[in-house]
Amino acid sequence: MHYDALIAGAGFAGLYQLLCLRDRLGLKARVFEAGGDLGGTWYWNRYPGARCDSESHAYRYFFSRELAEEWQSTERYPGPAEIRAYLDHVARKFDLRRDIRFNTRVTAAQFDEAEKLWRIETESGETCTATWFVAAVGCLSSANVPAIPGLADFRGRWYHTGQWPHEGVDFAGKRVGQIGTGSTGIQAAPVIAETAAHLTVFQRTANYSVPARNAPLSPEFHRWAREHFEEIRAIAQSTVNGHAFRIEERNVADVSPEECQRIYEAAWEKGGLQFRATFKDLLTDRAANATAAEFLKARIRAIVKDPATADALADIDHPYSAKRPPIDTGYFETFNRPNVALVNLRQDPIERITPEGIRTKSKEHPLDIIVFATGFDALTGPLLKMDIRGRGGRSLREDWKAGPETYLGLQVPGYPNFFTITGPGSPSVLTNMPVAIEQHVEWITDCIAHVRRNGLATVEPAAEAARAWGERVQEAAKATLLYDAKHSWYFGANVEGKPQVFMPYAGGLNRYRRICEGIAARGYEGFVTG
Ligand code: N01
Repeated sequence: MHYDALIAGAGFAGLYQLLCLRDRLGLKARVFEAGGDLGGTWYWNRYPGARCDSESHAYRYFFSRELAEEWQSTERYPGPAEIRAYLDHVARKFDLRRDIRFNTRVTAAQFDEAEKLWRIETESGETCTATWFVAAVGCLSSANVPAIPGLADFRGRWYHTGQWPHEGVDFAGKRVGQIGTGSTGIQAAPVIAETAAHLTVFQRTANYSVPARNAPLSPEFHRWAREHFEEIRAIAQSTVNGHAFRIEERNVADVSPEECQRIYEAAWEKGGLQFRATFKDLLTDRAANATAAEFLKARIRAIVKDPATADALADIDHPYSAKRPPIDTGYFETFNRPNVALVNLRQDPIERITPEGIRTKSKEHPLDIIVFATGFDALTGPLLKMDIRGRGGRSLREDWKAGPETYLGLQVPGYPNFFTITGPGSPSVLTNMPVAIEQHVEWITDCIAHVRRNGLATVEPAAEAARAWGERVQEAAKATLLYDAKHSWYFGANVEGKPQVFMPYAGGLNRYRRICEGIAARGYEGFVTG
């Protein structure tokens, strides 16, 4: 079978790309999705407490006002089931399902230079060809289970949060060990603790967290969001991170220490990722950042009653927000429960998993269930799971051995007509994803339209353009405190053997959007067409 466009993935990115290529450009487009239904990350991430950290009125598509009018989220932050229901609504409204094949994982794609098309293979051995190949595989879809010795011998059950069983897991009466205290672990622990007999949280790196303060949304809020749709969209599309709140114009040094505390207290009460928006220099100035860090550490100490546990939780080694900042519902309070314990792996590292549980340097922790909240092989992982081969049979796995090289996170030199939605080198994971996704999908659609309109067959970046963009990505990161947290997954530090390169573009989604628009306006500068 030949398609004009083959899209891998049916999350936010794949759905909108299908709509744009099929309905706006009139292409014969098809989506292959590994999962059994729509949703991407929300199809797989069904762990206890899973909820989006972006607010409902911004975690959505903005391309259709009509769509926005039709959909109301029930809570401030949408949960996986509601997000899947939203995507189902989108798919029905635009009749997308008829062009999506589920349970179909793309495993390989090779560019045929003579025919100028992609030869694509699926897990079941099926093949097809496509002129355009778009990877909409997400940034955080390749689960990372660390290679701790002994896992195969564990007699209990174990789960990774990113591959959670759809039927759920019953923790009642069970001794549970949770490894990982990132955004996921911080959401999961309070919910697991509610029903487990005992929960042990194994913490390697202590983390900041701000209360999410989730709540039902009122009819007044829905009315406000409907009436302010254009304004919300304008903010989301013009801020550095794609959220529907502006970052304050002030620096920490512009206000008195007392005023600074009042601002943090108000942001803490309001809850959510907006805490980052209280001052514009929080991510660029160490002294400014330290004021937020100290405020948040003091909150941990005020909440957690056991002083040793509070010390371990507040012993945070990186600037606030230099790693992706979690938001939570009762995370630190969970450690006041009698059935919850914290193990500080910095002092008492894991030696191995045994048939009975987890053995750390000082003792054995008997467990019935281990929950790996250990994150993902981010950004490059989902792409490199596929064996992608470009001109002359060159392999993406080989080409990216020292780290990803892309132009704008959109294309790779030597891989014509292959696009990555929110790929490495784009703002992607530093943003509210649907807003970054819409920008990419629309840019890709325009680029493909440009190639077709001009009677051309292929488009790919010049190697020099990709090299220069790679340097800009590094410079942008170095201008922020994100570059201080070398152990973050933004660098790939969480996956053994992965090259340590800062992957997302940290210059801001707003600036990035202007760069992409400028490049297109100048006749797709840096791209080579054929
Ligand atoms: O993964 P993470 P995540 N031994 O990599 C620890 C998005 N997200 O799934 O920090 C012991 O952040 C690791 O320790 P360390 C969001 O972008 C969004 O939590 O590497 N511990 C860390 O504590 C987020 O950032 C939402 O030292 C090990 C944890 O496991 C991204 O997904 C919700 C270990 C992994 O944290 C990933 O978050 C949730 C080992 N061998 C997530 N290996 C919403 O918006 C790893 N760890 C809803």
